Amino acid sequence: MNAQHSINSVIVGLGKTGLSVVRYLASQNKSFAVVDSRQTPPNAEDLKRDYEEVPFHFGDFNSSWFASADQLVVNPGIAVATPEIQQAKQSGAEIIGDIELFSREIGQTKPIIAITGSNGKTTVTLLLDLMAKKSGVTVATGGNVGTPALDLLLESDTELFILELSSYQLETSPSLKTLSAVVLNVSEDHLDRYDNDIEKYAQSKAAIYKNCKTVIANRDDAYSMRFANEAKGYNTIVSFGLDKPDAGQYGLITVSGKEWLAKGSKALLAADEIKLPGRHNISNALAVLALGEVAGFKMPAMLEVLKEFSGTEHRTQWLANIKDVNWYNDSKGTNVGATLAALSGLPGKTVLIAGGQGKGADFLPLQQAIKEKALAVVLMGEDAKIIAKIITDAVPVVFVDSMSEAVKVAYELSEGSDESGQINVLLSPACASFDMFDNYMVRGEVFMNAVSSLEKEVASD
Ligand code: UMA
Ligand code: ADP
Repeated sequence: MNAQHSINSVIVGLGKTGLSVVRYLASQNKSFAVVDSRQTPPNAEDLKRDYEEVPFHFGDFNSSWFASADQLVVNPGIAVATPEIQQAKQSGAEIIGDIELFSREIGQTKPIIAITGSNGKTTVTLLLDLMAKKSGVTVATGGNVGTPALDLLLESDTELFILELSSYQLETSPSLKTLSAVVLNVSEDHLDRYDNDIEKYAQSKAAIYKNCKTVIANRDDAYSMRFANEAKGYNTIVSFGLDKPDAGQYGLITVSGKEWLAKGSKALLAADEIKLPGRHNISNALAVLALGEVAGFKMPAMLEVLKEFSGTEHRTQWLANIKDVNWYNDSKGTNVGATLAALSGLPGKTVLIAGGQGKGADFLPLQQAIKEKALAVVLMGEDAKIIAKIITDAVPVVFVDSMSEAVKVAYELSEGSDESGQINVLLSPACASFDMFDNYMVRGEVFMNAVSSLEKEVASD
């Protein structure tokens, strides 16, 4: 089919996002085509069945369609720096993403809260969603967390949108206007998409503050604070952090020897009442309270959610207590920042299971925490040896070939410990999973199954 003169938009990538863009542009009666460099992209059958008339090209990027398009709507999984996309840009095509279409559609007709950061996005997004519901707000939540933003438009009675946004999505959404937004933190991740330059990666996140009324920033994160201060056009900055807050800011105070979450000097909730484990989740909780307050949620409802929400799978998820050892699944710990937070945030000493594909990351930031908190480290996967290099001699390292072996070895190492205080076994790989598993979820499930078998074995002994 010759689509040269009839196509306004080319949708690049037919993943979840691409399909949502297809639905949206079709509902707007726009002419568009779909291109995916994969031979058989995920939603090819849906497209052929439901949108028979839409031209598509699979197997590579179709340069002639790109050259004649007014607009490329690029999926977040595809780098804008891809030569074919850059060429289309030079030929005059506008390069945008799904969040840009969403932002243009919503404008400022309905409030949007946007969340980004290297770690904690999903946890914060889900907490905020629960708090909205408990406060009686009709909310639509999506973005990087799962439901593509454009699919959220299908519900007409939405009062508030909550969007989890990745750096990829923020690169291509200049019209995003938010009631409130947060950069939770920035640590090394996805550097393959950013010329191995953390500053470039961080800058893509800074875009979230561009058209934001109340900027929420993390006092414990230099990037977050810098970007907040550099942002223009906001009304207020509200900060959060694990130190004592100034008036109007969120932080921690001590009341009768106990740590409390607080706004200014007003104590809100004892830190040990938050169900999610780890110091990083106290930070997440403070961020959520700041965002929720801007959205007008009810404080008692928000605090109730913090007391109830036990988290989502694979994120410092408590699994079991086997012979006085706590087992945690943090398979979503796919970068150094997440593993650092999990290891340093858990009380007591920990046998750490890590390794996989390191994505070229520098593991050195883990060195001190391993020295202070790890009883031993069990390593597996492609980059196990690279991680081992940063571990000092004082901490035993064991290499294993499978998750079941990792669990067995970690059990033996934790059982033999004569430490007093809490003992944990933590799977937090600091790496992607693709060398041994389909994804981090499968890795986490394999771990959970192995822990569950161990629990039964120990119980029957
Ligand atoms: N791909 C190609 N050629 C193409 C299109 C895609 O090779 O023409 C490959 C790329 O390797 C790409 C992968 O397919 O990375 C997935 O791309 P996709 O277009 O199929 O992705 P979607 O299904 O649309 O999912 C995307 C987000 N994926 C990425 O950003 C990589 C999902 O985030 C998001 O939930 C979804 O949109 C809805 O908004 C996932 C993710 O891993 C969970 N995000 C990263 C993260 O959280 O660290 C940023
Ligand atoms: P994201 O959506 O940004 O990937 P998640 O909430 O899914 O964030 O958590 C991903 C990983 O990051 C998990 O291992 C989790 O324990 C860890 N994590 C969550 N919040 C933080 C935080 N504030 N700082 C560092 N690590 C965190």
